[in-house]
Amino acid sequence: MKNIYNNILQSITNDEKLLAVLIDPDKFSIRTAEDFLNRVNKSVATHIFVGGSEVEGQQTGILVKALRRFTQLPIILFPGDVTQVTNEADGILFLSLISGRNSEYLIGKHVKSVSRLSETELEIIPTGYMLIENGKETAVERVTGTKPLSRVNIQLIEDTAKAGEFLGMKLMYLEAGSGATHPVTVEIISKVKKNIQIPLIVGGGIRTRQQLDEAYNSGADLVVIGTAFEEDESFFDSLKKKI
Ligand code: 1GP
Repeated sequence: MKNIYNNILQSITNDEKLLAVLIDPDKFSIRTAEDFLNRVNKSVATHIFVGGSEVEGQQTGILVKALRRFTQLPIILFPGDVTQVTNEADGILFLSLISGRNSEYLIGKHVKSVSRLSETELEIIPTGYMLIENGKETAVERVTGTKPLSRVNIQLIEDTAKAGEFLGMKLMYLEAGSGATHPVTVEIISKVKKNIQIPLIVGGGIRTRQQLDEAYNSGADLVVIGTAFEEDESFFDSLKKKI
């Protein structure tokens, strides 16, 4: 049995913050996998997320298999579509886009994924996924045809997260979108955190150690970073594990 979710809960109990490195199969070259993962392994990263909004066919399975050779960290799918489901990973965030009203991304694609998921041993983690306005249109917004929640209507953001928790979701993900101009604000993070009991994930537009610490200090349990590593691998140097 896989214990990804229980290990997240345990880390929170131990007051340990978690960091996921997001790898988008569409942007990542497998040839660089060994070198990239050597940096990841030396950093404080605790998880690898794999996924993207616009990934073709079998690309995800091939990539995850390659990553597996170079890291012991849990590899979790963060899929934009059903085609990204692969048994090569350890788990999957079963995302429902609860900030939007596109039924395909609320439940439609989930139904379509069942026959595929049944053939895997992935740990399936129900996750409320909330897109928050960040200053520019992101791929999630374009691909899903949904509008993000306004960053100033914090009550609506809090209520949406709480509704997701009432529905039984086990993780809540506040997403500004990949490459966001502004990460989710500390005010939003802290208000949502106070209102829910389930672990809180925050991602999108986090590019500095300071922004990472601000997200943690305001209540994020797990932070997801992708673009900053894609654009500047030396960012890993500021995140080295203390030995
Ligand atoms: C995107 O939250 C993730 O889905 C990470 O965003 O690429 O901006 O780090 P960045």
